[in-house]
Amino acid sequence: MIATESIEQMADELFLAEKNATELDKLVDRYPHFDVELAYEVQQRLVNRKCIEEKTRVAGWKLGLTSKAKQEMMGVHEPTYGVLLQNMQLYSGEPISLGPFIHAKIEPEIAFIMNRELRGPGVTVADVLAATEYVAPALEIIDSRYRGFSFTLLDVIADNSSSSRFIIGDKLTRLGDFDLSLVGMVFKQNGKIVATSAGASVMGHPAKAVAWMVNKLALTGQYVKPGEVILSGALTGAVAMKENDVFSCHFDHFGSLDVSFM
Ligand code: OOG
Repeated sequence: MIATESIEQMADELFLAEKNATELDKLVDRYPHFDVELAYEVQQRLVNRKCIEEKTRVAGWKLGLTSKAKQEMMGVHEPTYGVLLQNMQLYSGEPISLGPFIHAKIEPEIAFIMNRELRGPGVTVADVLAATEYVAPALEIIDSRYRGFSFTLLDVIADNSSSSRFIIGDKLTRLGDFDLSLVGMVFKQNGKIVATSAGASVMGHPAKAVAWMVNKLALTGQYVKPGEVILSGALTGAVAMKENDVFSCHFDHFGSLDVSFM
């Protein structure tokens, strides 16, 4: 059994590591009897503390480790979810300072903007698509609080799935006569292609990842609310940024998005 004080302590360690931009040793090595349920409890405590101290609110959700590319890169073979807060959202056009990050990386994703409540269990891909107002290109900046960006499944869940910042493209597209799994994507760094992918890299279909998450949220009585955004998971491996880098993702059907760093 892990005592409530340990859950609080783990959340506090993660909160301070982010605030002070310092690396943390993995929790699994230090807290025995840690499991997935407890890891999500730590995540929830961490998110609650961030909401209070940073005076922010929930903006939506993110999936992590939904693609083979990401699972192989990180050595974690199950998807996870995390919470997006309003103060994590940044906008294209303004260079982003690398100052606050520990060792951040960037990755391209498909964002869903929801128009109605989605509550599991039993949510299907069709339910997710019916509740989707728009899809849009997105770039997610992830920044693990663990030393060397190295973690286990439990560590990364507790760390809010490495959430740090996110940027959503201005062009919002209604789902129509195209298959999200076949939407192609080109990811570039300073104009050079670093990876190409398609929607299907995310669990076969990005809406499948969203359905997976909604059904997991139901285990703790949580659900997706109208207007929330969901990042469905990276389509490629993540890339570390350096000063003056420009990253862009170009999607078939729903446009492109770029961000620069300073
Ligand atoms: C975990 C989060 C990964 C994704 O989309 O795969 C993620 C990590 O790799 O740090 O957000």
